Amino acid sequence: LAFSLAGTLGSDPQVREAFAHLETTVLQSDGFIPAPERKLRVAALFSGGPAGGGHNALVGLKHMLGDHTLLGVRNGPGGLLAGDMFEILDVSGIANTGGFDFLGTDRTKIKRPEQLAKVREVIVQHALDAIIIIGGDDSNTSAAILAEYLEANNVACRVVTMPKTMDGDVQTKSLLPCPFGYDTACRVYAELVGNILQDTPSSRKYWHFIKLMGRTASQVLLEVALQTQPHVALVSEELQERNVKLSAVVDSITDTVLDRAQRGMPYGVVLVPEGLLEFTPEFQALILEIDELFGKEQEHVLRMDLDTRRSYFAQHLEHRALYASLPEYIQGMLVEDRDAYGNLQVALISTERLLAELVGKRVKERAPGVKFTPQTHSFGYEGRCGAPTAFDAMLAYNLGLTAACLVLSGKTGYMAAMTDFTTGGAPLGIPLKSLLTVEEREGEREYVIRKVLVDTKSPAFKYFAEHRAEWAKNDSFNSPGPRQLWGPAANQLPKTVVLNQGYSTSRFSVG
Ligand code: FBP
Repeated sequence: LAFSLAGTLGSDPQVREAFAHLETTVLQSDGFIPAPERKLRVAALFSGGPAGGGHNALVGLKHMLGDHTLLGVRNGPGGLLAGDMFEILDVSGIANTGGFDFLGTDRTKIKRPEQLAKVREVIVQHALDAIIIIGGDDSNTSAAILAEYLEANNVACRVVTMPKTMDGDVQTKSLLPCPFGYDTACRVYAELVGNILQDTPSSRKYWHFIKLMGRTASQVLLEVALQTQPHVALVSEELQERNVKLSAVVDSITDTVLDRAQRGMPYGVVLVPEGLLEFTPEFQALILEIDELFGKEQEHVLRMDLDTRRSYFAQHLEHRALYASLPEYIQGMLVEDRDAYGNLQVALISTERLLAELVGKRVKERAPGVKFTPQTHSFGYEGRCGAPTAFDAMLAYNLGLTAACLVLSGKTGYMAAMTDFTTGGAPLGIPLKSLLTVEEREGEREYVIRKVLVDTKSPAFKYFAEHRAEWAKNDSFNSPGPRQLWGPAANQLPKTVVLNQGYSTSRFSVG
């Protein structure tokens, strides 16, 4: 056996019933490489957005699978449904490269009975013994549904996953401190934010509003803030917890702008998380209402052009006064098509522009003589497709090895995980069933793996909260520079991971 029992996790009673064929035991590697009696055929696919380290995950799989056949599914779950795959013979050219272009990816959600039946056909057609899904929260949910379906129908094909997302919101306390892709995105953004911070006391005239990708969670923003120490950093989860309205956020940024102007520093940097608007109470209610209307009237709404759609929502919403008060480009973005998972595409909303405009207005009202010149930036795709950091390269490769071992051990419904980053690394198998919970989406009950949002009681957040007043007042920022692949600064762990795991060193040591 390659894995032995490391403990058992609980599961929601409704989940327990619906996923009766999956296990809830946590597995730890016992150091042996399992040797099945015959050659297996294993298909791997990317799902969702790219993340630094994806290609290393495939390299890890290939190395551990050895003589077994590794197939690459083209273009994500959509490609799986189409049975579009090829044998991966050589991975020597893709190690440590960015992007997911070796296979491609998409956001097709496999959950409907006819899709599950289609996968079953593809499994038979390609004689698959296992499917490995490399994805985030939604993709892991789909994987759990597929694993349960196959087990319940006696289809001998295993489903194993690897946690990937630049958003950093797939984690399970000490069992999986972070997914791969998070470190790369954060370090790319930290370099860019650091450069802009460095510019501010030189040119002494701009306030930069920088939106950072990361979808709903502010995990990326918190890490970048810890690395760069900007003048203002907004954490959506904190604003929601304290029920802070957008107007109060604008007031508080304005206070900092005016205070710094008075002390001869008419410049600064504000970090804005991608999901901010979803967390402010007035927007939350508005977005919820738009989502509900979208769900109910989907067919009708999707046929409208954007202008018609805007006026349709402007007439039909209860929160129409708030909707009408927003600039037209924000109104349009709020009613854009949802993604395949039914999510509002927050990446499309220019929150940084909205905030810069609102703060500009408030500065004018409160101190007409104060000069306020905003610049806006949105950092997104450049963070998730860069070559992986040393940490992500290591993490993704080891997750590939672990996922392959789980498959070779005949396990299904498991997520490959890695922990103990500072003491050599410990490979684990986390049961997907224990991560599932029940949620309401578009008016329907669904099984989901919840995103892990920033915990305002966590050591990482507390550190940030204790230091931000000093960062706002003075120029105590850091400009960490480009990510390093070798040398003394290469084996750094994300700061959030170091603080939250209580590590006594900030360096990883994993073979
Ligand atoms: P996942 O890793 O969860 O798939 O998402 C990563 C992400 O980059 C988010 O931060 C962002 O909101 C979204 O993808 C953008 O999606 P798209 O690739 O469809 O533009």
